[in-house]
Amino acid sequence: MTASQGIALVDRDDDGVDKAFRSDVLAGLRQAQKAIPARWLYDDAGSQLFEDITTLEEYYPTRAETQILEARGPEFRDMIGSDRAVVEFGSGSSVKTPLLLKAIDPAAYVPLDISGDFLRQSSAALSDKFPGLPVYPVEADFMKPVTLPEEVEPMRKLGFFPGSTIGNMVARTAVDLLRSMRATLGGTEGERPLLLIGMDLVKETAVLEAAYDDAKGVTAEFNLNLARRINRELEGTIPVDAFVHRAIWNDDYSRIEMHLEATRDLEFEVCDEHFVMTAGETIHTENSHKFSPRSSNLLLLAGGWTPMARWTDDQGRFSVILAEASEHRNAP
Ligand code: AVI
Repeated sequence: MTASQGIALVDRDDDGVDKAFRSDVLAGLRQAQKAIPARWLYDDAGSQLFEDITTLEEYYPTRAETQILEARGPEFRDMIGSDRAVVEFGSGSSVKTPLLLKAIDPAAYVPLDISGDFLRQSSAALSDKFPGLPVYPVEADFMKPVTLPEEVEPMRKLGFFPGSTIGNMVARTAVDLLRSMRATLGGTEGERPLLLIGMDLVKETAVLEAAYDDAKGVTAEFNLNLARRINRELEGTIPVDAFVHRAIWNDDYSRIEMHLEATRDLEFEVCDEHFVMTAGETIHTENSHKFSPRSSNLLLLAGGWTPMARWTDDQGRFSVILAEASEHRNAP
């Protein structure tokens, strides 16, 4: 394993405050519909709570996707081959990534993640599990095109983006990311990269809402942790006990929305700025879009990827799609 590139990706002010966090929170709280980008849910506590969510009875996506990766290994191997470098967008899950690597036995593995610590830990664990596999972790924001290590330059590439994380983006951002992935993975007209991507499917509202509002309250804690994080890191005075977690299906946009709802009229400060909310008003904290086969095809095509194959779990809850970078050509 090479040393990671060690770039300081978080821009902090003299007091150690993450500047992007502060500006996103302040701008989001000033809006009529308060909204904070979902990426800020994932500090250390939030990342641990998300890990806990993936084991919950109601949260089917992780189990369903794992089942697909377990069952379809031989097909992945036939369609993908074993000479590619797997470029994972994110540090990789300790369960899903080994399933793919075992199935296709790739030439190299390149995890891309903005969190250097997490990247180093998960890369080391993976190197132990696959001693012969060259692992090249890259600390980078994969929302933008990333320069890959020169060792993997000549190799054909497979992008891997499991978990339906694409569903946490609005369509415009998802398309930008798919295009960036294509730029990161390179290739030529004759040698186009592939992408293996997890996309969660539309299903009964009750199943979806339960998956995002579990009986044990872990998802509620995950959501409320954002308010606690604002209090901790941005000198906030949000009365966290006066908020409740809401998970609402928005049928027009085919997505679960997470909100923090004020249970009474209240006021608070963040970085010396004063905010007022009335009872019932919410802060929108996350979207999780759910797809149909057609809507997932359309999104992939808009991002420059042509779907080649699709697999679902035995209950039809979740899909894993293999796509090829689309040919640059004129079309009607
Ligand atoms: C990371 N992401 C795919 C999860 C999802 O299902 O949208 C985040 C999550 N939020 C609440 N529960 C899980």
